[in-house]
Amino acid sequence: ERFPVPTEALDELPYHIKQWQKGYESLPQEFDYWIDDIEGQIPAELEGTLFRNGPGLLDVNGQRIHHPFDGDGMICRVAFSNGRAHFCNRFVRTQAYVEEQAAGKILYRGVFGTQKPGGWLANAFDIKLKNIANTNVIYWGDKLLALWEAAEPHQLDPQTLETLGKDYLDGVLHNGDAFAAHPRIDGQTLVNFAIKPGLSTTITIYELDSSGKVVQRHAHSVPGFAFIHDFAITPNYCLFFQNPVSFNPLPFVFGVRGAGECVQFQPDQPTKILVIPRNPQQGKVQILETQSGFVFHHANAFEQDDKICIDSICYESFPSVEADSDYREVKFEELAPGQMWRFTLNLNDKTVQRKLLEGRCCEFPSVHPERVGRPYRYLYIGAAHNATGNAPLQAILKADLETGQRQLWSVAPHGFVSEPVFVPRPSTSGEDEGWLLAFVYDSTHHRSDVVILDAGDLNKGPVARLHLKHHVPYGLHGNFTSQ
Ligand code: 3ON
Ligand code: FE
Repeated sequence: ERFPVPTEALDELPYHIKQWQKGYESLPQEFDYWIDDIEGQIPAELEGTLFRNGPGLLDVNGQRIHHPFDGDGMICRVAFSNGRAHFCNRFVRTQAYVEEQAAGKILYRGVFGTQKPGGWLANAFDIKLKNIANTNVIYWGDKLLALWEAAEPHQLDPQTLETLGKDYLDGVLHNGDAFAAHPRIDGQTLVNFAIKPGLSTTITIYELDSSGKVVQRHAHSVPGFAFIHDFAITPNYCLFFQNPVSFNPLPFVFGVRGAGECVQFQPDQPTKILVIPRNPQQGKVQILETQSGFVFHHANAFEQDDKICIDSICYESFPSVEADSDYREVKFEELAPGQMWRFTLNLNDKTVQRKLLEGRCCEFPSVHPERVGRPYRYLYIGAAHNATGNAPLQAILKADLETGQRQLWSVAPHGFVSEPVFVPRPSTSGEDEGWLLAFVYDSTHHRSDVVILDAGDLNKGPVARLHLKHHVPYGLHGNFTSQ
């Protein structure tokens, strides 16, 4: 199907906000069961485990948190073996989760505006960060790690999902050090970074071998404050977007706003693209500039001739969190959608060209793991049902970047999707030979499905739809491991 036209009139929304909102109900219970309610068939060759992270609680004993990014991390595990699937979810027992659950109330301020009860006086001068371990989870070097970008990882038991404690990468990290939530895997190597923002920002790059040992570590300082959530890699470079934002910590320090609410977008400033060689012997940071915009996520990057291409989901502005607003009342239509752009960097003359790859509102990109950092053809991404406008993610889009063809599998009007994770079919090499695994919130039944799509052809509809016994709140990121 070529550039499908929207199936509904543009003035008629493909979702009901009340139904969307129900996906942000807390899931305080922890489950452990075989999934028996299945439509279709789980492919026999699909063997391995999907781990996912995201906010499981949107309130603490009835006290609402201000933003989903402040929600306590909850891990979901879906283990596939012999054509069956087992589900398990558990909260990461961070120190703050344990204390707040015992107290039955909010004891910590969140980065995105959650305050302790009692007004600004109760919050002023409390500048601790609550490490909520809610953004990503990855199995690497025999460890299962829950990640949150502003603090240390938490290690979990992959069998029981029991929290084993903070992980310091065998002493490489120190107390309070950050380790980002967006590692990239290049063959047998995991590459990740840490941001220490300030008047100037320090970016530390870590490379871990397959046993989890840190084999490369180098730090770089760049001028100005930086809020960097994700990065991209190629065989030779790490690439960061330093979005044009400023940071005024005073409202945070004086107890009226969360730190993340003190980030202000600067539409008149350019975005800086930081290019850092993976081998520290190959030189220092190079800084290129492009138009203003805000990027959370990158889909992929690759080197081509003497250029570097980086594909990123770009917003016109930082979707800033308002102190007095309710995130569930968001007016989607009034915000600019995230769209996929290709930035082509020329390191010789330090110029950047950009081109729109996909205008449909989209988020949560995924590519074949062997194509990470390399030229690639297929991009899989959560997308809006309609081709234009900003809206919740209700579809999974497959984009063929070579021919321009698109396939869209939509669950509108009652369904809402999360990040699709691409899993290659064992012993195949085709870039779209495999499956897409995604959690889909079904608002009619107030439950979530784990959906398995054939990445080769989304138009076939799901290969299997695994009905869970409950809903799973909209999540963030996860990874599949064939172990
Ligand atoms: O004070 C500074 C500013 C700041 C914002 C420094 C800092 C390091 C403490 C900081 C913290 C940043 C953090 C903790 C960011 C966490 C982000 C997070 C948990 C999630 C980001 C998600 C991004 C997207 C695009 C999610 C999209 C979701 C949907 C489309 C809906 O389902
Ligand atoms: Fe992310």
